[in-house]
Amino acid sequence: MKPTRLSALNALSTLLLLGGAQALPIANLPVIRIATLSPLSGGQSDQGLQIRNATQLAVAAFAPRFRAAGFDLQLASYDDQADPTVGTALARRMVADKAILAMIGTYNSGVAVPVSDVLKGDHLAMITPAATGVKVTARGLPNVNRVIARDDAQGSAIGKFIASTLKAKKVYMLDDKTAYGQGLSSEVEKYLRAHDVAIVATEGTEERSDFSSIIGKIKASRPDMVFFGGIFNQGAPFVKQLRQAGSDMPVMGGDGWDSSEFQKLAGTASSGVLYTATAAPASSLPAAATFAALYRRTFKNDVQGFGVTAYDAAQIALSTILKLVQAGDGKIPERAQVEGAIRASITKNLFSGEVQFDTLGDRRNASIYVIRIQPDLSIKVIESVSGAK
Ligand code: ABU
Repeated sequence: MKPTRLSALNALSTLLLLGGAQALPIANLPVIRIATLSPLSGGQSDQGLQIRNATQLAVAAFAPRFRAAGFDLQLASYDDQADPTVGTALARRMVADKAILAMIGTYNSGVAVPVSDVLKGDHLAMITPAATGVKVTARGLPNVNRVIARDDAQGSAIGKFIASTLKAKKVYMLDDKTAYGQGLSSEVEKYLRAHDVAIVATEGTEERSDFSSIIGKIKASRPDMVFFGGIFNQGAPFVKQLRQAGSDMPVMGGDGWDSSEFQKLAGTASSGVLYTATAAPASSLPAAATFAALYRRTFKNDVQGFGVTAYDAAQIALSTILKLVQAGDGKIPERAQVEGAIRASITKNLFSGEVQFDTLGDRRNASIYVIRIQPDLSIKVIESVSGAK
C-alpha cells in the first residue's frame, strides 16, 4: 500500500513520541513494538542508556525480518529515572499500548518488582539484563525473566572472595538502603557470618556527597575492608573521599559498581577497587567485537557489560516474537503467547552463550566475575564463577 500523508504524519508523531529513537516507518504496516524501561536521565543513566541503546541496535537488526513478515518493528523507550513510582506509572502506559509485546529492563531491582506486578496483569513479558535482586524472580511471576545471576549467588561469590581470597577477618558493611543494595549486602553478610568473618558494623546510607562522618566511623572501627552494596554514582564519591582521608583499605562493591562512570567519578582513587560483575566485560567477548564497534560508531560511546546482556535479552524477545509472527498467518501474537514462548525459549549463540530460563525465569547457567580496577583505570577479571544461578 502506498504511504499516505496521514500515515507519514502518524509516523512522524510516533517518532516524536519515542524521542527520535528509531527511523521513520517506511511502510504502512501493522506495528509491533518492543519497549525498554531504564534510567535515561539522572545519576544512573550511564547504565540505563546502555540498555536502551543496545535494544535499539537489536531492533534495527531484526526490523528487516519483521518487515518481510509484514510488520513494522519499532522501539518504545521509557525513562524510569531509577524511581519505582515513575517506573510503575510508565508500566501502566506500556500496558495500554497494545503494540508493545515485550519489555527489556529494568536496571534497578527496586523498580523491577513493582513494574512486573503491573505488567503481569496483562501478560506483558519482561527480560531484565541487569536487575539482580532475589525478589525480582522469587515471586514466580510468569512474565519476569532475567539473563544474569541473582543476588543470592552474587552475595555468596562476594562473601567467598572476601573470606577465602582476601582473607579478611573484620568487614564494615555499607549499603544504599535500596532493595538492591540492602538485599545484596545481607546476602554477603550471611555468607561471612557463616564463615567466621566478623561484621564490625552494618550501615545503610542515602548520603551522596559528604561521607566524612561514615569514613570517621570506619577508621575508628579498624576493619580489614569495606563492602558497599549500592550503585556506582554513590560508591565512587565514597571511595574518592576514603582515599583522600588517607585510608588504603580494600573496598569492594557488587555489580551496581559495574559502570565505566565509576572511574570517571572517582578518578585515580578507583585503582585497586574490587567489584563483582554479573555481565561479562564487553571487551572479554570476541564474538561481540562487531557489535561493540557498531555501538561505538552509533552512540560515540563504548558498550559495557549490561549493554551486551541487554542486546542478548532483546535478541531472545525479538527472535521469540518473530517465530510467533511467522507461524501466525499474518496476525500479531497475543501477549500471553509471547510470555509463555519467552519462558520456554532456548536461545543459542548469544554473546553471553546459550540462555534458558528455569521455572522462576532465572537463567539456568549464569556467571559472576570478580573485577579489579587497574592503575590505568582499565578493568581486569581476576576470578570468575560459572554455573551460578
Ligand atoms: N544489579 C545491578 C543493578 C542494580 C539492581 O539490581 O538494582
